[in-house]
Amino acid sequence: MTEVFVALGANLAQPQAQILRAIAALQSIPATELLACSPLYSSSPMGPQDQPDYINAVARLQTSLAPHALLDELQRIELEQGRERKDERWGPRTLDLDILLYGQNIIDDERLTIPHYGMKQRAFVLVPLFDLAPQLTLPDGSQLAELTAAIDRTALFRLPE
Ligand code: A4P
Ligand code: MG
Repeated sequence: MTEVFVALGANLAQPQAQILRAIAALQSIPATELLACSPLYSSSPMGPQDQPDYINAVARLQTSLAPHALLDELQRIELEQGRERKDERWGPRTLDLDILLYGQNIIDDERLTIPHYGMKQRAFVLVPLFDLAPQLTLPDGSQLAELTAAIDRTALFRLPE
C-alpha cells in the first residue's frame, strides 16, 4: 500500500456539497482506503477572477492501485459529478481531484506529474495538507511545515466543522 494525498477543489453547483460527495466517493475506489480528510476551506480563485470562490480540502488515502489506475478512478468521480473540460485555463469546475503525492514517488509523463506541479505555491493545498501531515517531507527534501509557514494565506478561510 502506498500513502497518497489528493487535493479536492470545487466552485460550481453547491461546491461544499460537491466536496462532501467527492469525499464519500473516494471511499468507493477499489483497493483504496480513505484514512482522513482535512477541514474544508474557502479560497478566492487562482486564475481568472470572474468565477466563484472555491471550496478546497485534501484527503489522505492508502492504495494498492498504480498511479495511473488511481487517476482513472479520480477522473471517473469528476465526470460523475458533472465535470466539463473547457479550453479556459484555471476556469470554474464542479470538481477537481488532483494527486498531490504518491508516496515519495516522482512521476512525470504525459498523464501525470507527481508531486503536483503547483502544490508548493498554493495556500489552498499546503494548509489542508499540513492539517493532515504536519511532519511531511516532500520528495525534493523540502519540509511541508516550512512551505506552509511561508505561504500567503490571506485569501483562505477555514470553514466551521
Ligand atoms: N495531470 C497531470 N498531473 C496530474 C496530477 N498529479 N493529478 C493531468 C491529476 N491530474 C494530473 O487536468 C488536466 C490533466 O492533468 C489531466 O488530464 C491529467 O492527465 P484537468 O483536471 O483536466 O484540468 P485542470 O485541473 O483544469 O488543469 P490544471 O492546470 O491542473 O488546473 P489546476 O492547477 O488544478 O487549477 N483556485 C482556487 N482557489 N482553488 C482551486 O482549487 N483550482 C484551479 C485549477 C484553478 N484555480 C483554483 C483552484
Ligand atoms: Mg485537475
